[in-house]
Amino acid sequence: TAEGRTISGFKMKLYPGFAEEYERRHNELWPEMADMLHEYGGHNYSIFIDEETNILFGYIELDDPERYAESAETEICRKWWDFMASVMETNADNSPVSVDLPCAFHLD
Ligand code: RM4
Repeated sequence: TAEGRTISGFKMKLYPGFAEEYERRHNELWPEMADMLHEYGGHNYSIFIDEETNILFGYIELDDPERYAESAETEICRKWWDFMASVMETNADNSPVSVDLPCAFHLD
């Protein structure tokens, strides 16, 4: 990006019927979670829902991907993931099943 950030796209999966609930929870994203994401260098974070397939498409701009990866170890992130585990596909540790997607096009 113009700011020198790394852009990242990824997909996750919602359980069927939880689109509204997923959006509601994110409209009320815990301020501590938002602050943490900013502290770890995540910006312009959007998540889109494909209600046909229940695929969640995430887009985020990162100051430093390695630093951002460390955010997964924070207590607030773990709490959020525990909270979200009831509405989306997760791994054994409640982290969301997330698949990185290659970027085919970007225009600043
Ligand atoms: C998502 C998922 C992601 C998190 C966002 C804020 O539902 O839990 O891992 O980064 O919320």
